[in-house]
Amino acid sequence: MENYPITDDQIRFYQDNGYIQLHNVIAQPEIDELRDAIAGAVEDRRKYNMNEGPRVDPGYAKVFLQMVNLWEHYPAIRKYVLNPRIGEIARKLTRARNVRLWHDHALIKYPQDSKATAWHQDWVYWPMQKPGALSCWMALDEVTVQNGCMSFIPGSHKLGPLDPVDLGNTTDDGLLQLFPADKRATLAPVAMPMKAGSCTFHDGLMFHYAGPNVTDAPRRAMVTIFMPAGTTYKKLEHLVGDRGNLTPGEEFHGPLFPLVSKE
Ligand SMILES: O=C(O)CCC(=O)C(=O)O
Repeated sequence: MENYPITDDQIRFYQDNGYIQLHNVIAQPEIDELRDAIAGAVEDRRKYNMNEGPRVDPGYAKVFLQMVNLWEHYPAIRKYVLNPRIGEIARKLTRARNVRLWHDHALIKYPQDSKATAWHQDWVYWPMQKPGALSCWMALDEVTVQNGCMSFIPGSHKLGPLDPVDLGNTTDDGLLQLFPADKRATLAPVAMPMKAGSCTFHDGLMFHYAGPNVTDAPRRAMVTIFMPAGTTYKKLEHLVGDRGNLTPGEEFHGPLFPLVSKE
C-alpha cells in the first residue's frame, strides 16, 4: 500500500488541536478483510469463553466489546496493524523519528441498551512516563452521532492529564465535571461522522467521547495505538497486561512493541 499523503498544514492542525480526521485511508477490500477478521475474533471469544478484564463488568459491556492485540492472532489484522501506511501517518503527525505499536483493539458498540463512551483521556490509563502516544480510530462502518461516532474537544490535549474515570460506571460527562465551571464553558466538542475507511487520529491527552449506539446495527472500529520510539515505561496496571518484562524508565522495545514506521 502506498503512503497516504499528509501535508504540513495537517501536521500543524494535529499539533494545535490534538486530533485530525482523514478520509478514505483504506479501501473497500481492506475494510471487508478487517470486518471478517473481527467477526472471526468475536466468534472465537464466544467459542473459547475468552472473557477478559473489565468486559465482565456489565456497565462496561454496554459501552463496547473491546478485543485487544488481535494483531498477534489474526493475519488480516496483523497485515493492517503492521502496515507502515497507518504508522507513517502517526509518525508524521507526532514528528517522531520512529513509531512503535503499543496495542490494537477492536471496539464494537452494539445497538440496544448501549451506553456512551464517557469523556476521558487515554494516556492516563497507559503505562508510559510521558505523553506523546496517539490512537488511529478507523471506522469500519459509516459512523454518525446516532451510532456512536467519536467527538473531540479541540485543543484539550494541552490542558494536561486529569484523573482517570471508570468508563463502565460514570456519567457521560463525568470527566468534564472535574473542570472548574469557567473552563467548562470554553469546551466545545466537535463530532466526527465519517464513512467506513476514514479515520481519526487523537493524542493520548485529547478529551474524547462517543455517544450510545441508538441504531439497529453494530458500530465497528479498529483502533491502533502508536508511541514515538523512545517512550519509556512506568508501572501501571493495564488491560493488555504487563507485557515485555520492562522495568520503570526502560524504553519500550522488542517484538511485542514492533516498530511500524521508521525515518
Ligand atoms: O469507540 C469508542 O467508543 C471510544 C474509543 C476510544 O475511547 C478510543 O479509541 O480511545
